[in-house]
Amino acid sequence: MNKRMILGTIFLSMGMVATAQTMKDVLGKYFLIGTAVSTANIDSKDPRVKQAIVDNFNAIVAENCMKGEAIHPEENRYYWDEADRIVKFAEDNHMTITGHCLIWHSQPPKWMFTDKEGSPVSREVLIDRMYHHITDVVTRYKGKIKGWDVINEAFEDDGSYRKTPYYNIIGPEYFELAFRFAHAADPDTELYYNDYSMAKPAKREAVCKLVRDLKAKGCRIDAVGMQSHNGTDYPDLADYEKTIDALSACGVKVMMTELDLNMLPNPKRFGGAEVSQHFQYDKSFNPYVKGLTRQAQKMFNERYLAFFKIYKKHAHQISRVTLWGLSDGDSWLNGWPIPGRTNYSLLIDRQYKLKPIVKDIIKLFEQ
Ligand code: 9MR
Repeated sequence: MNKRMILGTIFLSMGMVATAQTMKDVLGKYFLIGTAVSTANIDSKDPRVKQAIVDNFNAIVAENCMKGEAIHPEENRYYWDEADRIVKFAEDNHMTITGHCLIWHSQPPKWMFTDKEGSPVSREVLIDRMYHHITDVVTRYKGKIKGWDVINEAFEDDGSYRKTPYYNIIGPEYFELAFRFAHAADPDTELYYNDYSMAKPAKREAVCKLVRDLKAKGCRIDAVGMQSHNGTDYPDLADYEKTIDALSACGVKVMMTELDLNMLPNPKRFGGAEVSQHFQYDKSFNPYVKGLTRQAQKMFNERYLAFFKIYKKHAHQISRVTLWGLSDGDSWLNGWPIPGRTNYSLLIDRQYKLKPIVKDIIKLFEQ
């Protein structure tokens, strides 16, 4: 029993009002409830920041500092400082921490794919580099990290392989190799595949096939992350549920790893989270600088509640729901795909206060 619960019980037995139950108290009985954090969050001098993390969540993931480019800047040099501090923050506050991410086409270690002359490395060299990267990073946090996003975003929305340097140089065997290297480095850590737009049927099929293939080869894979960078009109909720069922039927848990809701107009009507997409700023694309309209707020509430209804219905198939960023002010969606906008994508506002809809979400899980 944690301090809040003990206090709640004491107050109740004394006839006093118990402290309010938070998301981690209530949703935490169904699955882990997490948030992505940055080092700016954990270093913040503003006490509301740490409070918002530890009061509401029982799991964290590092938003950026474990990515290849950040943690492994040169072939023979790692930069552990920030990742170490985030892992320690989790330990000090008795939170679960997951690792994000070992192999990703975006922000890879800069030196990974070329030799000293700038020519592409051979298949053997890239396998060797991938082995060392995965082994060193996973070993560093052995026993501390619950599970790793081993490979991130390796399929296109049409289900074809993304033509990443890993794919182009090694071929599709890089999936199996990466999972085997991670498992060898820490046999007790869970291993995940993670991607966006997972409600799209072709992508769903491709990822299910990956899971089945890895399992058939005897590789460990515990769960698939449906990132869930959602919009007001995507994904289709029935398709989203179908993906939960389909993944679950392949024998893995499902995790919502990067949940948020983009409230701003989308110039090209695309969904997903391809970080390289960018558009020029125009005022018409930034309509809520002073706050959401009542209608937009209603949409925000309905949409979040609809997703959490799905999470409750499928709770037996879901092991974690993680929001991608702590507060609206922290969200990457203020800068993507158009820089300089004011978005309202998360459950905690810019003052680190919970939004009213959180009460309804908690109520839903208390029923
Ligand atoms: O939120 C992250 C942002 O701060 C980074 O600039 C960006 C590039 O590294 O990555 C963002 O997080 C991405 C995550 O790592 C993978 N899925 C898509 C997320 C949003 O782009």
